Amino acid sequence: DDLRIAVVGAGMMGADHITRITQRIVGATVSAVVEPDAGRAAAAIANAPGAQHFTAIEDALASAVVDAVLIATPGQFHEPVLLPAIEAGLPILCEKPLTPDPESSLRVLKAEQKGGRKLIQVGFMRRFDKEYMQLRELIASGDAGALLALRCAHRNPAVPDSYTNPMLINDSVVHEIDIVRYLTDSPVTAIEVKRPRRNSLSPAHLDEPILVLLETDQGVLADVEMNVSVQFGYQVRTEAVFERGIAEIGRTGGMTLWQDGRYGHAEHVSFNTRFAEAYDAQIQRWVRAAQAGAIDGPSAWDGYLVAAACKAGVEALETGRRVEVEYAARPSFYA
Ligand code: ISE
Repeated sequence: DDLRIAVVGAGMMGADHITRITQRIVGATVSAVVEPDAGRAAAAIANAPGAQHFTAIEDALASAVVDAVLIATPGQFHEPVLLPAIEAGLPILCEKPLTPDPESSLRVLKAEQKGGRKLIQVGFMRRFDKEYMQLRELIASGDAGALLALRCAHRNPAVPDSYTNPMLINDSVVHEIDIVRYLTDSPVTAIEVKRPRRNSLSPAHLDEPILVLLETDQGVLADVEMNVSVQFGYQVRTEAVFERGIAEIGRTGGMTLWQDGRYGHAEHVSFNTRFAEAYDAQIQRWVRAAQAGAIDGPSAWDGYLVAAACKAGVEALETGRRVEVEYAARPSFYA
């Protein structure tokens, strides 16, 4: 039987997941849309035939039409959805970040452990991107020698007005914090932020681009250019510096076109297309695992580690200092 999913939040990401589940994912249907905004809800339901509309997660959970929950609201609204969904014992795919701070993430871990089974997978979709997977294999194999450094560029054409300075870390660099740990198999131990000259095209309330240095416990250093006003497109590239070689991922342009005295490739303009295949793979694997009572991707513990590092990252952003990350001890439940 199809896994009946309640999608919570029908904004850009929620709507994208609804289309994905309805049109591409095997073994799942959207049975409920939880969204307080009537207009958004109506648009979402139009794409998910048969789905029921709820304004509160509690009502969806009480409805008996929900087997699993996909949370796609902004991060600050995750905890009040996570806790009742955990209480109901349902599998959960929670968009990143798990929660915006380590304290709330620890509360979520506690609730999950109380239920005795891992229910939460966090939406760090880069782990499902083919090139990131290849790079991880190359690092693990040692074929190019030891990894020394990662040079990351994370560029958005523009961001909505609701995007604030701390979100440079909490909403955007959050991805590098997770993927650097995943690639290197060691947590981020300290963070420092520097600022190049400000882009005059950035919204007035933003101070960016920023350069972020992530230290890991094996000495691998990752630098991240975080840039959310690049205008031209959406680009996520990584160069890996090894003892005996360099690897680069993230040139996703496809066909080369020669025309009008120039040649080039198309560039993505949004993460929805840039990571479309990764999102598909992430949701498909989550659905299969949920049907077997498991998760198949980053856990709530991974989400907590990132939240702890983001706290240090925001402090580094605000003070200009190098800030070490503090982590709680890992419960054996997450071993
Ligand atoms: C957004 O929330 C994402 O998760 C995107 O992957 C990232 O590129 C963007 O900067 C974030 O705002």
